[in-house]
Amino acid sequence: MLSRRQFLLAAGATAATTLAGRSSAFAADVDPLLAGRPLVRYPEKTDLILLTARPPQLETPLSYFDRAITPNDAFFVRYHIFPIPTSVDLDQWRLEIKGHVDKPLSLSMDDLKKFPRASVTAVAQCSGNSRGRFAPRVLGGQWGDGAMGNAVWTGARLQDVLKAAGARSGALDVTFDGLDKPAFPTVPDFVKALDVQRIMNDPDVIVAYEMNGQRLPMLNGFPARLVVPGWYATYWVKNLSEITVLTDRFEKFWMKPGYRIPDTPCGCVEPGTAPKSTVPITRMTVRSFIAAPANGSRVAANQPVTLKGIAFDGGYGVREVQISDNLGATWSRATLGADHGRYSFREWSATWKPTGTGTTRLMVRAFNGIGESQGSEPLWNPAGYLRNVIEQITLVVA
Ligand SMILES: Nc1nc2c(c(=O)[nH]1)N[C@H]1C(S)=C(S)[C@@H](COP(=O)(O)O)O[C@H]1N2
Ligand SMILES: [Mo]
Repeated sequence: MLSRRQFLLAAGATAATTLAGRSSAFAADVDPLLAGRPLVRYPEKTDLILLTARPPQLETPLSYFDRAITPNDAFFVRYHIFPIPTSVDLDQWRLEIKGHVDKPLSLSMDDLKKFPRASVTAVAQCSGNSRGRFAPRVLGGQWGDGAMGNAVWTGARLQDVLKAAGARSGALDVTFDGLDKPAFPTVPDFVKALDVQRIMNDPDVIVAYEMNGQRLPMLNGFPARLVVPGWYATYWVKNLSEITVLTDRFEKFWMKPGYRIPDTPCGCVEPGTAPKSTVPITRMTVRSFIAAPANGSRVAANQPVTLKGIAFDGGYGVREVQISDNLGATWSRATLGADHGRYSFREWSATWKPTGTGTTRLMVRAFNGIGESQGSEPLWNPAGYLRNVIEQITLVVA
């Protein structure tokens, strides 16, 4: 394991070289939002697009979203506070389960692995993914579209762990805390909460110690992280160390005022206005992307082009993906790839034959299991969450 200093050195050192050598690897030339953002390489990671270094916030280049599973080394990274843990000694690490329980537990990794193994393929997406595209502009990290990824997560079911600790009657919320601790007492520790009933009714909520069949990268939560399929990744607490069962509702900073959406059916308000009341963000909206060819690419007229991308939603599963090359006047159905379950990216492909030359806009939309889709106008809220709109790329037909 790297020391913190080595870790930071490794992180900083490649920024200049990769920027010079590989700037063509991302779409800065056609996506103004990414312009000027260097590619950086952190430990256990490949080149990712830098948003901030302290704390590390790194996004995945769109080219990785031509397939269902996002490789561990290309998976995005988001932390709220700095410093972050850069190594964990498994001999020392324990997962504490405490609070309103009959039998407080202090689990080693071996103990955790004794619970029945459970796997789920699920999308982790930051609530603020694509925030940089909000108009009017909103405060917060100006993410492009790369604060998302999909992996096979394996670990212990959270309900099994809570049963082993014997959550007592009267339990209401359960909180999750990781090893990252703020350097100043004025900065609130990153702690998230879930309703105990939600956990007990959902066997897919897991404490994951594997990601795509390997141990988690440090930056994605080694040695264990919470996985809450269908819900935004703000709940997916990384470098997990403490689970506390409470008899009341937990409403500290990252639950309130943080991570809340307007209490309206769309989670949106009139652009530029403030919501009357808010609720915690939970389930993800329907999204779809064209990853190949890359936005801005040149293609030959009258030659078939294979379009590829992914679509996902908050747990109903993707039923259909459609493409339009005439600004949405007509749509044609894409071919769906393998079904990895209702929480996963669904790969899709389509053959498209450009006619005529010049710039062509291609749009993509998806429908989930209950018929939800995206509209042509983006929904707006002041935190820049829940981006849900028909996405598009432009290709130059020559
Ligand atoms: N310990 C810890 N866990 C955390 C966070 C954090 O700041 N600290 N951020 C959350 C948020 S908002 C997101 S989007 C995801 C990002 O997960 P990733 O870095 O593995 O992509 O981690 C979540 N878990
Ligand atoms: Mo996030």
